[in-house]
Amino acid sequence: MFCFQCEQTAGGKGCTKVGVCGKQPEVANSQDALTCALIGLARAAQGKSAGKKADELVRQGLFTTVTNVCFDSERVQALIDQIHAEKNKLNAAAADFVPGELWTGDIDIVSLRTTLLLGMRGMAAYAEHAAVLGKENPEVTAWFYKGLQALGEEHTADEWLGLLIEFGKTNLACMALLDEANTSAYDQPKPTKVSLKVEKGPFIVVTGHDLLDLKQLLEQTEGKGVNIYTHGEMLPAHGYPELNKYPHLKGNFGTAWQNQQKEFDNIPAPVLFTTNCLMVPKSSYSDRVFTTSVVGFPGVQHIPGSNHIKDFSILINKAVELGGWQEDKEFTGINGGKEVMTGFACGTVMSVAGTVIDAVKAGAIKHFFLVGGCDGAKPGRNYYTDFVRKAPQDTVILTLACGKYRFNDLNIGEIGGLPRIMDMGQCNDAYSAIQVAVALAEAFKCEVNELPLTLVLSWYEQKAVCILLTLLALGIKNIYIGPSLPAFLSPNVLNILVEKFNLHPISTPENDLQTILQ
Ligand code: FSO
Ligand code: SF4
Repeated sequence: MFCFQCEQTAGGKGCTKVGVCGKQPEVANSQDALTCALIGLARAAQGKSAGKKADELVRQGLFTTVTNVCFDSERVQALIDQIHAEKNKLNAAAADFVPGELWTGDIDIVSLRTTLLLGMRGMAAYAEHAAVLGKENPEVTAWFYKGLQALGEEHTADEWLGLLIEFGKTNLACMALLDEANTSAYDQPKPTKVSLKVEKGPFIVVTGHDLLDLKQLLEQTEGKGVNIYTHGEMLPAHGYPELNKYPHLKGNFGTAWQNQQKEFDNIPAPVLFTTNCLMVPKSSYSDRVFTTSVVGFPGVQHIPGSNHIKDFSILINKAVELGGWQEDKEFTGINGGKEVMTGFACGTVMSVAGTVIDAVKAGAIKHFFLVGGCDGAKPGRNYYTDFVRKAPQDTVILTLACGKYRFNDLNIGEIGGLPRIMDMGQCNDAYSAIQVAVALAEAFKCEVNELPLTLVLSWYEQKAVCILLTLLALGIKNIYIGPSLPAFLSPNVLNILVEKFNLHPISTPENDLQTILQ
């Protein structure tokens, strides 16, 4: 096996014996075969309309290979078989790519090709979340085929760079599509306080990013005395009026994905994984874990769907059987806070644009930071907590994705009636952050790069790759990235990014704050 797609890759170089994430060689190899089958499908679709089934397989096939999604080679093989069947309908003579050639060749070309592949894996997740809500964008769909075909071809470094920028722009369209899908289904998010207390009685914990799964579960548990708690990337669900309206959507349990083995160990409730990040479930709780959609783990119960309609009875029955706690249980965030806030999407922030602009002009707000991205287990990630703690009082912190659990329960005060920490949502809500930046630039009649705004990103898996490529495609410079640099960026490719975009590896919060604010 060879895999170097995520931040925790072995030795900062690549997993070759077994994944640090727990992915077995057999699964890694079948995921490579899946990727190569998708390239074959894209070749077969050249000059044709591939059809709805093929489009779905492209999204789901790429999404399946994202870190911490699928550990089950049988599920991967079932996808490969379906992809081959679709390919044969289009053009049986089209050949799959050769798995061994995915990761070999000139180091810079491998780096550029891999960056494109990983970005596409991330975008596939967003496209799939939009598709289950009935939203597809032909431009985005077509780009998956274009990108897959390109992965199977030879290109010069300049051509690959061009493809990466074009992809980044397409991913912006994909995030816009998902934003449209979410807000048309669940309304515009509103600032919402979320309790960290778990009430007595049966409950279910829902994690991952798929809001439609949560919605269906809320409907199916209505009036049944089973409460629902979000976890990880599901927290922003509380901000959406059409989800928040259910009184049994009670609060949030736990923190970011890397703490799940500790957090799920002793709870008298089942957990539903709608997407990543699934860790190898410990035997003490694996019978309480349920997966759905593209998530899978051998031996863990999977809830299938038909046209995205799901029957969660087995999960609800498990919650009733386990019964929950006898008494209410108080929990706190990582810094001891008893509640967190979410729901500060673009609409909310811009509805107070006047206040924000006045505060900037009067010097009450000196700088905006977007401290966002994934969390992970490495100690270096304390950088982000320290950064937020040390950011001066006249700065505002926008945040998104699961990295925020390191500081989202901190009370660091308000500026002009706005909390200094504003959670914009899941990683895909980077779209909202981009909209805020664009609107501020318009208000101040300047370029985004001239705003008093710095992006301080933490990365872990491939959705972060597609977001980074979008930011670069938009010409956003001076991004800080950590906790370590991607293993798949070769020294030359990294140099290009540093020179062209002033990409900075993080150093220490003190140093970086000083450089940014000087
Ligand atoms: Fe986190 Fe996992 Fe949103 Fe990622 S739960 S790490 S970027 O999947 O998706 O932030
Ligand atoms: Fe290793 Fe990350 Fe790949 Fe898992 S996903 S095998 S940890 S590089």
